Amino acid sequence: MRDAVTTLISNYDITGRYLDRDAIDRLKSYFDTGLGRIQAAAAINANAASIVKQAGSQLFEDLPELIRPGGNAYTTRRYAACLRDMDYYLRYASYALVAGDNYVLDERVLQGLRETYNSLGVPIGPTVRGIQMMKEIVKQQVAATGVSDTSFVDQPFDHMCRELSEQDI
Ligand SMILES: CCC1=C(C)/C(=C/C2=NC(=C\c3[nH]c(/C=C4\NC(=O)[C@H](C)[C@H]4CC)c(C)c3CCC(=O)O)/C(CCC(=O)O)=C2C)NC1=O
Repeated sequence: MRDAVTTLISNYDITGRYLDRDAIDRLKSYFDTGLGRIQAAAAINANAASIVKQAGSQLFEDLPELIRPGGNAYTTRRYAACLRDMDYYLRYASYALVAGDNYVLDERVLQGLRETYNSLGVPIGPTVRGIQMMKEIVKQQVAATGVSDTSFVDQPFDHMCRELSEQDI
């Protein structure tokens, strides 16, 4: 596990440098968004089930073929697996938001995921769409708590989408 502060400090420690202007700016930006990050985690915690449900309904409404025979989320088992995956993405996004660092996503969520999805025929494009839908819902909810700039919320969701979409190695 890493967070914005430990990652920064270890980078400076490796080269024996004091925290320079650039480091201070990065720390400032992390702490300036600190309260918002905590509010985002609280909003996610309070609404996780409904965020997943809402994004899931929206996804299956936009792409009904997913839940028709032949679709990857067809059958109750696979439908439930799909919503469970969405729940994983949301929960780990909340950890990464608080940490201000995406490392937890690389380590716990994304490692080997694309290969698993490819071997099970889980379509990446629609998964990415589901993650983006959750991002938009979370941003609305964070904005509703009075946070004016919610752009920091994008980071973990966009990171997962980018990593998932990457072409085969
Ligand atoms: C915490 C980290 C973590 C992640 C991320 C994770 C994902 C994950 N999703 C899986 C399956 C799955 N994932 C989906 C998801 C979907 N199908 C669709 O059509 C939609 C686009 C999408 C939902 C948005 C489905 C349907 C399966 C079951 C596929 C199958 O068994 O045929 C599997 C295979 C094993 C299983 O079924 O449990 C893994 C490992 N597991 C983990 O431990």
